[in-house]
Amino acid sequence: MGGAVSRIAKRFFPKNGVRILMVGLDASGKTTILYKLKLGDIVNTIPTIGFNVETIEYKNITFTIWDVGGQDKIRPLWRHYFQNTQGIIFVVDSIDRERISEARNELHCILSESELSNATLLVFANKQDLPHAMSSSEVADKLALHLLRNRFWYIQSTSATTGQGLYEGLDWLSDNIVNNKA
Ligand SMILES: Nc1nc2c(ncn2[C@@H]2O[C@H](COP(=O)(O)OP(=O)(O)O)[C@@H](O)[C@H]2O)c(=O)[nH]1
Ligand SMILES: [Mg+2]
Repeated sequence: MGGAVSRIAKRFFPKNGVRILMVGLDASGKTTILYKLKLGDIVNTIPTIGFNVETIEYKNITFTIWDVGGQDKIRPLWRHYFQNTQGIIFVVDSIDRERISEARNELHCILSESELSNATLLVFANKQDLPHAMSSSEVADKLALHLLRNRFWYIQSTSATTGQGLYEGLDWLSDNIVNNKA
């Protein structure tokens, strides 16, 4: 394991580094993905305001992860983590039909942040191992990805528990990240 992630790491000189933001509604599978990738220890930060951020430093890559949804008050705090972000991984629970529209709203809200205007978007249509999961094309449709303009994006079917699709997605990301600092 680790091939695609190492490849991303190799693309960037250590002094440049790459910051990848992984977000999605709670229970979409973000923490499970991080552990499955076995990149190292997850550092959990729970500042007094109750904003729970997970980070992993792997070689010269920083993964920063948090839950989105129903948190309008703390939203301004997120910006602190947006600077220099070159890749966004948006994780979706493909069996959660009830909250897919909430996921869509959160995604489009995040993408409207000016600091993220050049960030490449990878969507993980996660939990594909479960019966009745929405297909990646249905997830893409429900997230209205076709409405995005001036954005590199890709959707990958994944199962965080089996690991299916995770490296394929990261491979795409490593090929399509815009290295602004090169
Ligand atoms: N079957 C299945 N369960 C998953 C998958 N990804 C995550 N889960 C489960 O979904 C729950 C929430 O996962 P977690 O990683 O904590 O979500 P987070 O809130 O986004 O960090 C846990 O019980 C995971 O074991 C998946 O791909 N397939
Ligand atoms: Mg989590």
